[in-house]
Amino acid sequence: MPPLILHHYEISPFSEKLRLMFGLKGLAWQSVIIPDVLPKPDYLALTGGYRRTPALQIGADVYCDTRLIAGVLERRAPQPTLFPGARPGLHRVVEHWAETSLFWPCALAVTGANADALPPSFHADRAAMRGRPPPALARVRQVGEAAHGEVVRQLRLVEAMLVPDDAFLLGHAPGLADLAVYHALWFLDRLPQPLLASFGPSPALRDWMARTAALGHGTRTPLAAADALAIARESVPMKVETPCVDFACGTRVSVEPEERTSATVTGEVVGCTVDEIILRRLDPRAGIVHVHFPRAGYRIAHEKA
Ligand SMILES: N[C@@H](CCC(=O)N[C@@H](CS)C(=O)NCC(=O)O)C(=O)O
Repeated sequence: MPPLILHHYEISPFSEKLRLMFGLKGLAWQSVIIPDVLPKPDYLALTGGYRRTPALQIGADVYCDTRLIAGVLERRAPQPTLFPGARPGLHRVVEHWAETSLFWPCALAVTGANADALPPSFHADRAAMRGRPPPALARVRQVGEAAHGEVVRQLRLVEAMLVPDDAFLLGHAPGLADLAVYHALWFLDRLPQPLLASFGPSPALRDWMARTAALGHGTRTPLAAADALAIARESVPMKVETPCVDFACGTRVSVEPEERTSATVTGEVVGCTVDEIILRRLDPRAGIVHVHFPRAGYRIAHEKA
């Protein structure tokens, strides 16, 4: 089987969610460290313009978004499952809540508390990603402080999910729900100004975080970006078995995240289900690549002539 190649950077929370999936499943993977701000030339050569972090590469197939990648890993290594308790829908619902209601207040609080420690290039990059001019540091601090109340409310909800008889959020085994909630809280302590303690986490929450962290990251070996590009170039994308349900195969389309946090990726549809769209692209450095996106959270349009 071709190796799993993760394109990520250390303090990326969504990457931590994915690294823990490798840990939960005991998988070996290769690690390509990408820049945390633009430009990201090697990365964009593979993704066709998607700049968000992380992405998973398997040969000449590139999977964007941790929600889609969870399914890819589950098919590749079904046991231990990311969906214990035989209620996969519940893991997905908790994941959705964690990545919206829980994650964003945490991210704002972290950025605000570390406004002075982060380089100006970081603030400028994230503002540009949302189509805004570079913010004043006082404003970043103010927005961060305003998010504290919401972080506390969300933390109390996480604590209310923990019950003494279960080691993890949805039962005795760890699953996707744990990783999706954990990565937002993990981020609170990643930058020079740690924040979690200031929100008064309960001992039960701390213990659950320690159990989740103990899943580890699987077995990681480093890989140079140039080598990952060579692997893509020398590989053939996997045969697409899925039908095209709405956008017809062969149609040229553009795909972009609904939050407009990334450049549009264009390509030819080779597969399109209710859950996933696969674009075929030719890049001078990566060769022919299939780029996979989830449908949820992404906008698809016919490419303008
Ligand atoms: N829904 C996406 C969210 C990914 C995301 O927002 N990642 C952050 C970093 S953790 C990001 O892309 N930040 C901008 C960047 O890395 O350039 C996923 O699940 O992968």
